[in-house]
Amino acid sequence: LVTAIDHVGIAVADLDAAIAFQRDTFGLEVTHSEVNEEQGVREAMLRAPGDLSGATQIQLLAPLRTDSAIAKFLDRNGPGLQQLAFRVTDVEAAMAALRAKGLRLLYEEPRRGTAGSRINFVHPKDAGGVLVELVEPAESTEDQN
Ligand code: V0V
Repeated sequence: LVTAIDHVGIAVADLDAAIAFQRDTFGLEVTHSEVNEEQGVREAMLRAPGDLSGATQIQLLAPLRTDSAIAKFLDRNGPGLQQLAFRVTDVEAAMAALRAKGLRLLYEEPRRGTAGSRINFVHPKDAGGVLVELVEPAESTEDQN
């Protein structure tokens, strides 16, 4: 079902400060950033320099609005790990397979994720307390930027 660990998402209050921290502390570099109005986030993807294209990335997620999922997460938990994203080749097929196992998906239909990807989420209560995202990249898995 899962072809790779696509990214791990971290909720942050200040995106620019978090990017600077990851760069200056761990040497990670930004590969992509965007605003996703529907999800209520300003986000950036980072990876270790020299990582092959397609390697697992870190996604920094800052809230755009006070009623967004990330704002609620920050209010409740403070900054920290918010999600684990699995890459799949066919998000509808993955959704059907997980529904058949009794897991709840958050959306009826896939929504738009980073860089034109198609995404859905498994409810954290059905995945061991982890918010699991399913992500079907827009093009090949070789280049999602
Ligand atoms: C909430 N809970 C979590 C959690 N958020 N558990 C693990 N990880 C998280 N991130 C727990 C919460 O503590 C409750 O446990 C329980 O789930 C249900 O909480 P709730 O109050 O009913 O629900 P909310 O309002 O906290 O919302 C949780 C969900 C929400 C997951 C439904 O965050 C959501 O819709 N997330 C999907 C969208 C999202 O995260 N967007 C931002 C990333 P107790 O207290 O009952 O035990 S956008 C993105 O990733 C993009 C664009 C991309 O990757 O491409």
